[in-house]
Amino acid sequence: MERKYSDEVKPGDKVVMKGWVAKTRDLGGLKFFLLRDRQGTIQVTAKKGNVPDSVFKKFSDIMKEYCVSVEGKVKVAKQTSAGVELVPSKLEIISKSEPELPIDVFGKIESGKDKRFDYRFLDVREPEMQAIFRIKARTVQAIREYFIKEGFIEIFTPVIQAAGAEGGATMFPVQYYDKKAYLRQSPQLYKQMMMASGMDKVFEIGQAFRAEKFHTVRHVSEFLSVDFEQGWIESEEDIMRTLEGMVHYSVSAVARDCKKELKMLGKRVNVPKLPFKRFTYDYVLKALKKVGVKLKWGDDIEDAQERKFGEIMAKKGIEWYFITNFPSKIKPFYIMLEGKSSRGIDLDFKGMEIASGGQREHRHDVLKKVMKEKGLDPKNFEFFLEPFRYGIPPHGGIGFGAERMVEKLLDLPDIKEAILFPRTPERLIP
Ligand code: AMO
Repeated sequence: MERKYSDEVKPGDKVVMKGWVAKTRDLGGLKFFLLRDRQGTIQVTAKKGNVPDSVFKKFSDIMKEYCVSVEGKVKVAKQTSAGVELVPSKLEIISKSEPELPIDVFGKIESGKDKRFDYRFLDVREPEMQAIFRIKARTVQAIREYFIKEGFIEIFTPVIQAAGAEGGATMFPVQYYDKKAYLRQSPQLYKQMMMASGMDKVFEIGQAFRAEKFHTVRHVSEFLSVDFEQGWIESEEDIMRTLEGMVHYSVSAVARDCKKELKMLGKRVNVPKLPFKRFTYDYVLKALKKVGVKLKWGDDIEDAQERKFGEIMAKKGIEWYFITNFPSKIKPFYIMLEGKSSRGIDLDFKGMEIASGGQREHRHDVLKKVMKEKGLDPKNFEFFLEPFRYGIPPHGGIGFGAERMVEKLLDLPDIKEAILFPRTPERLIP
């Protein structure tokens, strides 16, 4: 017999249903339990004389969080929230649970974050927690769909690398045979090298690693990075168009396809209007000054200042916006610099940086010069510099933090809530 989920059954169906026991109730001649599967719950009801004796007896053995398989007939049950119940003809205990759960998943006692992450497999039994990860899955899936639709080719570049592009302080070293290697901070160097390959437009979705010592609600040691790189561009404007299209497409997909999950979480997502507003770095500085936040020209915009600018934007009803023309001195060597200012851009959402990138420097001599000016030894990046000697078009791209997007989209209190098994300086297990 075919297995059915709780949201698929209708009165009259003969089905097998499998799941966890959410609640039990014993009224003597009438016994119930609530069966929970990934789609919801259904009441399983046994009345003495109406079900086989062996099944009725087995009801007394059933305890919370046991895994069970029930074969039976679906009947109308007006008194239940689903409007149907399952009357069993067969009942099998598949796997038992110890009576005391280490965290009170469905009860009233709220467990601390750390304890929940220690027992994530139990934590995710709660439908609201599953809703977050279904929304995350849909977000990433939609991003992939968007790039494919736009003619981007998916690439898979090495996670074990000899050099990092985002600064030595946040690199995780690994022993690579008799050499020292690092976990990638970003696919930066590889996606750029692909621009010399003729593949034109590429994207990659994969884990990136940062040895970030600080404890914030937006930093983790391992995150899901969405990267794209696009050749033959006129300016960073082309990159912003691709990126805002990607955001619009994925937020629309979540709003359309995750209604049940959003309702469960009590959230509404706003599909942003295109194009997104573009604000120069200078504009941001002036706006912050007006509310008493002073920044020197050339300073990076830190978390607190980003949030403050987000509040100014929120008052205007703006959630997503670009910040452009960042000072050259705070941008990495691969961004195209134009004197004091650069072609680097950030994308912010509700006061948090979600993506960063821009137009790249594709002129070999200039790139080498900038590297030296920024204190890097071009010798350590020879493999990266080679493609710039044999024909490479103007190009650009971004790195986009998928979990930061989910965090902000669902107003989660911490990025870690959007990661099944978060990695932080303290968390390596599970
Ligand atoms: P950047 O270092 O700004 O740029 O990272 C890009 C985006 O990745 C996310 N992110 C993080 N998310 C969670 N925890 C972290 N520790 C973390 N670090 C970064 C953020 C951020 O905006 N190579 C460039 C991108 C490019 O130019 O294409 C880069 O990695 O959302």
